[in-house]
Amino acid sequence: MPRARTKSKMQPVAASRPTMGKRGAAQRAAPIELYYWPTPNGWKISIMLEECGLPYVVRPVDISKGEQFTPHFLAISPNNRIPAIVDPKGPGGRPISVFESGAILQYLGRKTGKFYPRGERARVAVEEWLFWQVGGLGPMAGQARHFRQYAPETVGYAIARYTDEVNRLFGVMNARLAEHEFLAGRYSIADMASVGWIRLAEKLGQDLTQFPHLKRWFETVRAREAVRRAFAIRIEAASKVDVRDPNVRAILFGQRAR
Ligand SMILES: N[C@@H](CCC(=O)N[C@@H](CS)C(=O)NCC(=O)O)C(=O)O
Repeated sequence: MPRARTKSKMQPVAASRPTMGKRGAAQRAAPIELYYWPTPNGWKISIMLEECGLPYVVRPVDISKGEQFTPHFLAISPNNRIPAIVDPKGPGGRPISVFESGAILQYLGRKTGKFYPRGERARVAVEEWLFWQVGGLGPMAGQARHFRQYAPETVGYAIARYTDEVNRLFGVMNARLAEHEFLAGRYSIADMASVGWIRLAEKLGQDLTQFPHLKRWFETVRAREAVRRAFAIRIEAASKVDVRDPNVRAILFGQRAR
């Protein structure tokens, strides 16, 4: 199980222990850097890296302390959001950075040829469900969580609107998964993108027992060894964050153009 240390800002704190193939030594020399915080968007990429057996180091970005605004991180992720990666062995053997979880999943899928099929029909199915997640489930669940847990006042209309929308989206997934084992048929980056939000179902005001096919899928995906390893990465500082702390709230909420 990967175990993180939090020594200093943006230092590597954890590395996966992937199964090394013949090229293991060369890969070990140049791990992918994962700019990460343990959130549903961060989990997507740790899952994919674990699934692919790619060596990586976790560089925590403490978003509760504002590390997402450091010039170093903004050069990699101009949207001041995790996750982001730097692949020292990008196209042409030169380093490349990638931000936005969907773009990272696609990049890693193309790089490895895993979980992102090449055939056009299968690829379209993966992309439909990947974009459904990044454009729908993720943002709606994020708003639901904000108004249910973090808003300074209880805004009934906002809670109902986003909780209902997440409920609708869970229903869409449930219907899809009644007909297909995984979102795009076979296990893919689309499943990796969604699983972290389903993990938070209760916090989003959802009861998984009302979505039996989604529940079956969730239990299958979270039981995968790679997914378990990704969810097991501990960032000590993250477990101590108190979202009621005014300093944390000032950083995370009410952000405007800088
Ligand atoms: N569209 C982005 C969303 C990423 C995102 O919202 N990341 C959150 C953590 S889950 C973050 O970095 N928040 C920092 C902040 O709010 O300042 C993606 O899919 O990568």
